[in-house]
Amino acid sequence: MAFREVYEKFVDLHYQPGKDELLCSFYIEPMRGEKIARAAGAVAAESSVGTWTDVPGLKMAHVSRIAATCFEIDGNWIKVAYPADNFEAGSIPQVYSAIAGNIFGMKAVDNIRLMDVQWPAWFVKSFSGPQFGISGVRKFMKIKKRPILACVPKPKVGMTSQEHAEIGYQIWTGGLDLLKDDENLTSQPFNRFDERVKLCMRQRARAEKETGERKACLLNITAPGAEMRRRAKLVADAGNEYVMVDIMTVGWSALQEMRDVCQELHLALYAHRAFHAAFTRNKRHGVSMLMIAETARLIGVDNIHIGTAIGKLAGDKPEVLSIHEHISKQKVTENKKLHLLSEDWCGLKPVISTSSGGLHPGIVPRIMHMLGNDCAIQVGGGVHGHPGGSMKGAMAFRQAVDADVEGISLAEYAKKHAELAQALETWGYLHTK
Ligand code: CAP
Ligand code: MG
Repeated sequence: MAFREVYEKFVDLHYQPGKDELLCSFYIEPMRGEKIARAAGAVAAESSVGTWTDVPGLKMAHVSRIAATCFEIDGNWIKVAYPADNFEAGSIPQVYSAIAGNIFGMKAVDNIRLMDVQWPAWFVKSFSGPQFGISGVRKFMKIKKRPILACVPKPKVGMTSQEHAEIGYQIWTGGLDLLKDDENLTSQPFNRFDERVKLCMRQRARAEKETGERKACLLNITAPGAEMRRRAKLVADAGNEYVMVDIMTVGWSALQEMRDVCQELHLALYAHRAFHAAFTRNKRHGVSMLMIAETARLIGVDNIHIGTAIGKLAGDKPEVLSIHEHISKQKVTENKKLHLLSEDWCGLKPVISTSSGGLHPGIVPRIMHMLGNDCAIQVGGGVHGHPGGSMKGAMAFRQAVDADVEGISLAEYAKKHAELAQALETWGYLHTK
């Protein structure tokens, strides 16, 4: 067979995928002069059993049985079905090597974006999912109705462990729940991890005593594997409930391992997504953030950053809402407009959608209207940039949330809450850029 025809063997628009097959929705732009069907076939071939030319083995029944098939082409959108035996249960690296691997570099496509996957039940069931989810975190933090509130010290790196822990005291007593490390703070010379844990725990005890509320730290254990494990143990021994991991920079395999470590140590796992935008931001190429968030749900993080739609970082409202839906619902229906597939999460707990990046009290209610109360909201600059300092900034953030839960407008609530009034004078209701 001439090599031009090999790929088209992987397209069958009458094919009906079986229930154990994994389905992918891709956006593709064929290279100049290439037909969409051949480009679609190239994607199905290279991500399953094929290569650029015919090889005798493709005719063997047990090989052709697991060949992927492009079964739908709609403009630049295609759907591909992968028979179950393409994949190893319980392994995210392996599934990514197939459906998000070589195909991104193929000359047959100028651009290709993996939008969504429909994970078959057998694959979903090979993962544990989140340990706690929103109800588990509400329980140990003793937070009934409102969103969970986190705050990251700013400047993001440079302050000493002591300064960091003191900010913790301020934001906790100002009314917030979680003190979060920034993504690029791990254990630098000015703020060593072990020292930070010790000092933060001291300040937490003080803040809990004074407020009567539960407080916790999102301690960034990101490091090479063995050191991450050591840091997680240190956090658990210190009595803290949470660890944070930069899930994209450590990689899927390390995250899967840390999920197990967290189970052994009864730690909740907070996922920071720094690095995701390198491949999620371009709408015509790469992997969608939805894919990343769904993968994080399978593995079992308890929180993940999903964007704000109105803050300083890229990510529009339909994207933020669809991620929220896919990581918090048990069953999700197909969204033809956004080319998203249906899903049944087979009982895996929801992940807590965490909205962060350029937020301040004036726009917090908009996040709550978008995501509801079952979410976490994370604010850095919008707390520490408050003219009265971090504690007043934290109070203003909490007041904005309380006002919304009580159904009172911020302007009205600010009449009796000076900290909120000052925040509104400083930042108004403006979207950040
Ligand atoms: C927020 C933040 C978070 C981003 C991450 C920052 O600080 O700490 O890392 O939200 O982005 O450093 O930018 P600010 P995303 O509140 O001061 O913006 O949530 O999109 O993953
Ligand atoms: Mg940050």
